[in-house]
Amino acid sequence: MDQILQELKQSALAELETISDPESLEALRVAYLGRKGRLTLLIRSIKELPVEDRPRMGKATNQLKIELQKRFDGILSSLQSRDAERKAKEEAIDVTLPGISFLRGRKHPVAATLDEIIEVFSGLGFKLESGPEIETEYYNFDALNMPSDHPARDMQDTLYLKGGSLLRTHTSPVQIRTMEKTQPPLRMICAGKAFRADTADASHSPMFHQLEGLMVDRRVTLADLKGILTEFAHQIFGRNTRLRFRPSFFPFTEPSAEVDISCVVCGGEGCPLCSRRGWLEILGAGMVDPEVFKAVGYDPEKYTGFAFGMGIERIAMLKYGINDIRLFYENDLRFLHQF
Ligand code: 2NM
Repeated sequence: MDQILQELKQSALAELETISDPESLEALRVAYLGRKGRLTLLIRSIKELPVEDRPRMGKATNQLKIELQKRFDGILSSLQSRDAERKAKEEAIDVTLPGISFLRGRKHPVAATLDEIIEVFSGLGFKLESGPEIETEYYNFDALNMPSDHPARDMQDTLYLKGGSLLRTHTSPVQIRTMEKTQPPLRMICAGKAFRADTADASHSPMFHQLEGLMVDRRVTLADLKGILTEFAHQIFGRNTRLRFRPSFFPFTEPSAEVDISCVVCGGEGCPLCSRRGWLEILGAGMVDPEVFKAVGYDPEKYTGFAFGMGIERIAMLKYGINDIRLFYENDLRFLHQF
């Protein structure tokens, strides 16, 4: 039995040498120390021995059992710590790597300008209204005193859709729609896209943004128009800005004017931006034509009103010193990041 014990010890130690993973280690432990393991069976067979041999063999088998137990435990923990080390290496994070930087969004310069202008007119009591971009000939032209033979109604100038509707060429139809559903006194602005059959160049785009305003009440005069537009220009371009009203013509206003501001670059001295004129055109305006009031059912004997309209891109170009309108629509981040 001494010999069997020696052999069992040698083979157990030899097999332990070959173990490289916790699963085969456990299988080996069961093979020697499990309920039907080789050493367990040997210990059980001690009772078959002569009485005088039993204590010595009991002690020897028990020592081997304790020793093997220790070795199994030792190898298990070294296998486990080796696994843990490998896992840590595999999952290691290099905290010195630079992070992924996200591009931060910002307002488009046209949107920023639009918001700023809306803010100014809100402060002056004008309520923001909106309407459809696809319009009828009636709202886009007829109600605005633009007869069928008006050149702006030509296929060359207006983008018509199938069935006779069209892309609005200005935001004025919104004023008509608002007057139809509201009685004076009225102070409103509207803002949004307008469309014209233009070929794009540095100052033209087939789609652009407009902001228009309208005030209707008893005894509204040209003085009210000048006061409102002067305050607007002062808030947007600075308190030193001067205004100039030049006679003009629009079918929907009478009298009509083009409104200039003193040049934002030279202050009126004359420079390349203003083509040495000292003035920059920023909007059109006038007193609403009685024909427009008749179209919406307002009594032109009772009410007067002023209206004005401006191109947002033009204002943004003057504000930021941009010389080509197409830059607004190219989505070039090198351009957009500058505002
Ligand atoms: C402009 C210039 C002058 C205008 C007129 C109206 C309406 F509907 F009240 F008649 N809305 N907008 C108007 C007047 C627009 O843009 C250059």
